Amino acid sequence: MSNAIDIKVPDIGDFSDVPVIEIFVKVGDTVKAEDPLVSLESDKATMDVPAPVSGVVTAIGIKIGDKVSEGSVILSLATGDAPVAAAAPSPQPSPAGGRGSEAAAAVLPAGNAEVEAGFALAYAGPAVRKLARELGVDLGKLKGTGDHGRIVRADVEAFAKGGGTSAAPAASKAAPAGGGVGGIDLLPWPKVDFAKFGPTERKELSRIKKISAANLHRNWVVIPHVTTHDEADITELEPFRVQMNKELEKSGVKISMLPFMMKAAVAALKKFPEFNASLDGDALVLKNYWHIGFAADTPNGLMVPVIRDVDKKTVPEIAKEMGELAKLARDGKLKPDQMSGGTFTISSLGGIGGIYFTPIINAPEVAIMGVCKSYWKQHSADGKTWTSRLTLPLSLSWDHRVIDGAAAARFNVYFANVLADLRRVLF
Ligand code: CAO
Repeated sequence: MSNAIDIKVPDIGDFSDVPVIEIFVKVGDTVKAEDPLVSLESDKATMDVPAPVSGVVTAIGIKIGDKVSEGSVILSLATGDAPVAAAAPSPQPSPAGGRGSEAAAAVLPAGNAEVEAGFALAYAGPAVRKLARELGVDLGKLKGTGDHGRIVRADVEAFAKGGGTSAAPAASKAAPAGGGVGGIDLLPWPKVDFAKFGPTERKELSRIKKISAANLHRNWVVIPHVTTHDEADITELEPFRVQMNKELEKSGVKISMLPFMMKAAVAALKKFPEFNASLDGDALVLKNYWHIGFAADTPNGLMVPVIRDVDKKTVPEIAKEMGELAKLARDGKLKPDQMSGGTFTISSLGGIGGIYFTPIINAPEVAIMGVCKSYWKQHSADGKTWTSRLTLPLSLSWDHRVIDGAAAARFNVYFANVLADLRRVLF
């Protein structure tokens, strides 16, 4: 006997009013249990809602663009079996916008690094990723025809059939924006049998490394980077930091220079708002929140946890949160939302060494501050009398599409002045 059941949106966490971005079935289609029915997209993730049981679609209650929440009826399914619970199984998430994350790592296919990087960056839902894997299609080579460039089933199917309509060059081969100059025609990567020259061993890159490699590569190729170096006089700040650590000894919180730099960054970002922004086509989105990411070195590779609302937190609060996030990063337990939403990043090698470096901007941010180890430097204001000053080397990389050299120099000078005398944040 045939039963008609309503298929509803299952528990999708904290999300509500999530737009339907793709409907995979039509009335009359036969679906198997676990087949994807629709794709929903929040600002954090794309989720496919799978069929809870096999059946025939008898009615569809939603259309693309409709907003749904847990319990919204998606469609009706005629099943040949006894009635079943109408709730669908757990939705299958993937990261929105194809940005690198643990969630992205979970859906990577086994394969070479380039293909895996393509999957990690692709803007596509889980069902489309699965289909691409089944058909052996490299998602990194497709240009989506869905909203905002999302890759839909039809793109994958057309590509697999050899239509080639979706083929897009990988980022490294992309033609320069503006055209006219032609694509970058690079020599193939050198293929060398290293074993001919001596013993070797092969070590696969970690998932995190593959994802961050793809992100770094895109950012390096797409963003016209310039790095401006400067230095901050932290002769006064360092003893204050040491003193505060003594006073806070019992609390268990240890404050390095980094939380102070986070505060200085917020002060500078408030003074120069175009650094706390993202490019969106021809417009700049200026953000009125100050979430600062920090590069963390982990056994699996580089991760960038984000501390939210740094402007509202004290230095010890920032230090405590930073310690917790750095530990989660090292243990491989950072959640995607603990790595998202950043407006500016600080990459500190101060605990290790170096003087200057050229950090790569963490897109879609427009600038990143690199910091190295402080050192004592002879300084003279007049060329006659000399004093030793504790000097912190700063390397600000900025997106030249958004920021000019003069603004970058002013940002650095202000950032350095705030570190030299924190009273400046009051002005
Ligand atoms: N100058 C001098 N000493 C510094 C310093 C600086 N700029 N910054 C930190 N230090 C000192 C600290 O005070 C600490 O000293 P003690 O051991 O005597 O207390 C020591 O160096 C170690 O600091 P830390 O690195 O543990 O702490 P942090 O807050 O500075 O940094 C974290 C935390 C998570 C950012 C850091 O551990 C890390 O992972 N850094 C690497 C980031 C990275 O890889 N960047 C490159 C990205 S591009 O590939």
